[in-house]
Amino acid sequence: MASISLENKLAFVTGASSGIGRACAEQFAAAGARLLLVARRLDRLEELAIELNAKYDTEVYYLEMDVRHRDLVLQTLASLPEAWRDVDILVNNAGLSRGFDKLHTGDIDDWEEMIDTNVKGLLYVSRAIVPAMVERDAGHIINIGSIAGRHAYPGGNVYCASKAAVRALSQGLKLDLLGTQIRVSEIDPGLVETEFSDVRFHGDRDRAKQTYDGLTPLYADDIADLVLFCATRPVHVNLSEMLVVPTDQATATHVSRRG
Ligand code: NDP
Ligand code: 8X3
Repeated sequence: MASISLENKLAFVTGASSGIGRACAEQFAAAGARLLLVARRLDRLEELAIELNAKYDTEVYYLEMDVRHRDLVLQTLASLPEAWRDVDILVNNAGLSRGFDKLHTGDIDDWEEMIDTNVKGLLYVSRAIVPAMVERDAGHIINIGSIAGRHAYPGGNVYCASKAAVRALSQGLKLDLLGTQIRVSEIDPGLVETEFSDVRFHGDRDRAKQTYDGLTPLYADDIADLVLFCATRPVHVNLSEMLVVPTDQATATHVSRRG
């Protein structure tokens, strides 16, 4: 199957300051794409833009953006410079987990943050970007879901629910776009070693490291590989969903740890 070129395509990656989003940005840059990158940590985006420009001569437009802020997202994306408006590939990656408490003892602020980022943030960004895709009858939305959206696990409750919502939204968007040439894909990773667990455990590094103790996790580049694979299929091929786990993981709750 011949792959399509990403040369001069515009890829928009949310949450590009770390982990999977950063790895996607680098792989898109290596493939010749132009990049629109957002996250809250502007300093990181700036460093990444400089690095990618030096390495691949990539044109990067980056913005500080908290995807939870509806007006900011809609206004900022509506007023992008002309050259940065027609997004070819949107990677809805910005997301996080907070806490590992049972639901009945959970921190309601953690819940709000997860739902506002993982669900509402994805919706705001998609609402801002997809109309221009529909007008051009071209484009690809790639949502980063999670194994957590397919199987809930103890302590995962609201995070799992937020990723189940991403799954429903990917399916719903595909249905709504049926009849257009726009593709919708969802990639659902298992354990990927990024800053994800540091964030989940509010900066408790020891607890975060335990998540990956004794197993070989996935790495951010493994997921970026799949994002690029989806994006480079011929336009008549829509890779709708992919579940990807480390070899040491079978389900959200079954992992093999050595030692
Ligand atoms: P990281 O913590 O390394 O990266 C998360 C990214 O999301 C950061 O760039 C962060 O940027 C951004 N982000 C978080 N909140 C916001 C916000 N409100 N507005 C804008 N950007 C935001 O984790 P991962 O790379 O692992 O996570 C990326 C995605 O992958 C998430 O959706 C996560 O749920 C999903 N995932 C992760 C798995 C894993 O095991 N790591 C497995 C399955 C799915 P900043 O803080 O600068 O705003
Ligand atoms: C992240 C993977 O299993 O920690 O979505 O929820 S898991």
